[in-house]
Parts: sequence; structure tokens; C-alpha cells
Amino acid sequence: MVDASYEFVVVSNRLPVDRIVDANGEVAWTQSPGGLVTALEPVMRQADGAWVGWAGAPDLELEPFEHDGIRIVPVPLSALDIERYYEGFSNDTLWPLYHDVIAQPSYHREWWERYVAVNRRFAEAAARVSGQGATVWVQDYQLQLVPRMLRELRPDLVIGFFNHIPFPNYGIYSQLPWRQQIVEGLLGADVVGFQRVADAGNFQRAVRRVLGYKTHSTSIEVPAIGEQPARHVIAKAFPISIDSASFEALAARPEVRERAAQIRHDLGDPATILLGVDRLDYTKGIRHRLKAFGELLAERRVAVEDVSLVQVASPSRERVAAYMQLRDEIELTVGRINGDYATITHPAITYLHHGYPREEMAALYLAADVMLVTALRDGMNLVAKEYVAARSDEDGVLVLSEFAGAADELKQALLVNPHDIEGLKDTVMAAIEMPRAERRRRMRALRRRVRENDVAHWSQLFLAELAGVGRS
Ligand code: GDG
Repeated sequence: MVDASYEFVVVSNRLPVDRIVDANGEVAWTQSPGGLVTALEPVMRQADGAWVGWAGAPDLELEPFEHDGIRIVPVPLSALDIERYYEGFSNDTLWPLYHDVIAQPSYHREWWERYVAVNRRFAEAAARVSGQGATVWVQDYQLQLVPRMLRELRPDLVIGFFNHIPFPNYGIYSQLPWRQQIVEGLLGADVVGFQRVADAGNFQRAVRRVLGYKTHSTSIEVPAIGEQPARHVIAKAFPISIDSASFEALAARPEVRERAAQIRHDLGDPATILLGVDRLDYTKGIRHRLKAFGELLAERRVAVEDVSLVQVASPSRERVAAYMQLRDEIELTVGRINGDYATITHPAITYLHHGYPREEMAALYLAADVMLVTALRDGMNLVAKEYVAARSDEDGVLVLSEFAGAADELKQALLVNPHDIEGLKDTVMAAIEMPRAERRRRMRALRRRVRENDVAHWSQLFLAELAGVGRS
């Protein structure tokens, strides 16, 4: 049994802890390294907080427990829930749709039914643990129906929602057979947060078109529904960030710096190291990046002795067909480029299909002269911000897609349209050839921005907006 007593409740698809089973079958929990946990931890401790989410493995019926001062409330998912709610509706319907149909979304009614059922389970779990008048913050596209379900169960709660991925324009959104239910689900929140101003605008337009409600600036007028009184819902941009100070400190550790030097050496001390770090996902523009680099080699604008590309593609959603196909395409391309241009001593591309510890990621950022973020569509892109935070030497060039949310903030990066392969090639060359003084000037400005808007600032802004609503 859990008391309905928590004043601050976070609801996300995944819990902020990972379950580790050792060789003796002993179970332990470790905190997962995400920025969200770091940002919310102080609020959690101060406000008597609970975190509701899935533990990451099928069919685990776990009692709530305490981890590092945070109440963890597991929500079980069966293998069929994972297949239909998570891999299906979340990652093969909503994900491609919300990223401007870069891949074709699949619409299946039984996936939708499972999405509704699982969202209800999360809402019920949150309703059970929330104290009277508590603040509940629901995270991301897997749980868009939770705000409304929760409001129906518990009208006393103050409810926030944050969408970590883009919200598409209405022409695309309107494809969704359940477009009305999703918009109504989100409007159960008092504050609906988005990464970019454009995302909040797209959502407001969807509300006007689907439901005919009026909007003024960031406010949406929701009329009385049944017993529920008329309300104002705020839809607004709150660009997320990283824990920049801790990332900077990590990158400053002597062993991380030594590791960075070692990486450069092991790659044959090329004049320039280009780096890409992404989950292996079709939104990240990895193919476009490889194509541009392959053409630069073919045209002899760069040589493998001088310029080396390291691509970390961490395994992701490996049971979804579009991701299997993407992996094949990328690995074929890497193989061809290496086959054509690598020498015994100098690979053209070092391709790593692994997840790495944070220390290794920081060392890679330090080793890289040029960071390539060429997403075709991305809510924010934290890798871009991590690269900047790591570079306390004020060196390194960030090449950043216009289509990543981070481009709204990181204006001193070299902004690119990754679909324009010629433009991308020219930008990569400009990054390789950029004089030290200009690199420094740009990196300083980027660092100022990332330091000022860190993830703690992000959560404070969001929660302050939510507290304002609660008082009105
Ligand atoms: C979604 C939105 C939005 C990656 N590989 C490894 C590893 N990572 C870490 C990175 C970074 C995080 O994962 C990825 O965050 P991104 O923001 O780049 O992208 P998504 O995973 O698509 O995240 C995105 C974000 O939510 C937050 O709102 O910015 O737009 O799509 O922190 O460093 N970390 C480690 N090993 C790896 O191999 N340790």
C-alpha cells in the first residue's frame, strides 16, 4: 500500500532508476544518468516527492520502494503492453508523426487501445500517490492522455505536462486518427510545456482546429465540460537543458582529459577529428552526415590522414522495423566509405554501435575538433549542449542542424540544413578550417548560453509557471 500523501509527483514512461540483477540473482537499483533526474532531485527531496514509471522489463510487479530519498512507484507493463503501447503506438506512430513523418507512421487500432489502457494505468498510479492539492508533472509523448485522465480522477491536483519531442504542424498532426483524444488529453494539464515556441504554436493551432477553442498568446480557453468548470491552460516553450556544471566538472577530470588525448593518439593523431553521437535513430540525420563526409573524401577535399570521423550510434528501439532498416543502411554506407577510402593505418569512419559510460562520452567530446549534429528533426538535442559544456578550453566547433530545438538558442554554432548536402559539405569544411580566434569567440558565447540556461533553471521556470496557475 502507498499513502496518498506525496506533494510532488513526476510521471514518466521510464523510472529514473535501472534494475540490475547480478550473477547471484541479487537485485540492485542504480540511478539512470539522465538530466531530468538531476534536475528534479532537489525538488523531490524538498517537497516529499514520488516518481511513477515503468522499471524497463516486462511483467515486473513491484511494490513501491525508496531509492536515495525518492519514493519509486513502479507501473507494470506486460510484453503485449510493451509491443503495442511502447514500441507500437509511442515509437512507431507518434514518434515518426511528431518528427514530421521522416519515416511513415503506422496507425493500428489495437496499438491505440493499448495506449489508452496503459495511460489509464499510469494516471491511476499517480492519483493513488498524490496528496491533496499536490503538483503532478507528466513527461513526454508516451503519456499524453494522462493529464485529462488524472484530472477526472483528482480535480484537486495541479497538473503539468512537458513534451520532449517536437509537436508537428497541423497539416501533419491532422493525419492522426485520434487527434481529438490526444489534444483533449493534453488539455487536462494546467501547463503544457514544449521545447520551442513553434511547437507551442503548432499545439495551439491544433486545439483551435480540432476543438474550436479560443487561444490568446500562451493561454487557451477551455470551456466547462460536464462538472468541470471552465479553465485556462497555458501552452508555452520551456527549452530543456543539461546539468552543465556537473558535465563541465566531469570533462575537467584528469583521467577524462588523459582519455581524450589517448583517443586522438589511437586514431593516428589526425589534424581534425569529426564526431557524431546519437541514438541510432532516423531523426538524427546520420545518413546525411555520412553522405556529406563520403563526398568530401571522394572529391579529395579531405584526406583520411588528416580528417577522421568518429560516429557513436548507441543501440535504440531495436525491435522496431524502421530502426532495423536504418541500421542496415548506415552500416552499409560506413562499410562502403571505409572500403573505398580507409588505409591500413587510417580509418575514414570509426563506427561504434555501443552505449558508453558518461566519462567516455565526455572524453570523446574533448577529443573532437568538430561536433556534427545534423538532426532532420529533434525536440532539443542535448548532445549539442553537452559538447559545449565539456569545452572549458573554449575550443571546438559545433555544426548544428536548424531543425534541432537547440538551434533556437545556440546561434553561434554553424547552423546547417542537413538536407542540403552541398551546404553541409561546405559547412563541415568551414568548421575544419575555422581560425582559432573565431572558434574561441563562438564557443565562449555558446558556453555562456548553456551555463545560464541549465536544467535546474528549466525545471524552475516550468514549476514556477505551474505554481502560478495553482494560485489563480
Ligand atoms: C529526447 C528528444 C530532447 C546517447 N548515447 C549515449 C548517451 N547518450 C545520451 C546523450 C544525451 C542523451 O543520451 C540523448 O539526448 P538527446 O537530446 O540528444 O536525444 P534523445 O535521446 O532523442 O532525447 C531530444 C531530449 O529528449 C530531452 O528533452 O533533447 O530532442 O528526442 O544526454 O549524452 N549517454 C551515455 N552513453 C551513450 O552511449 N552515457
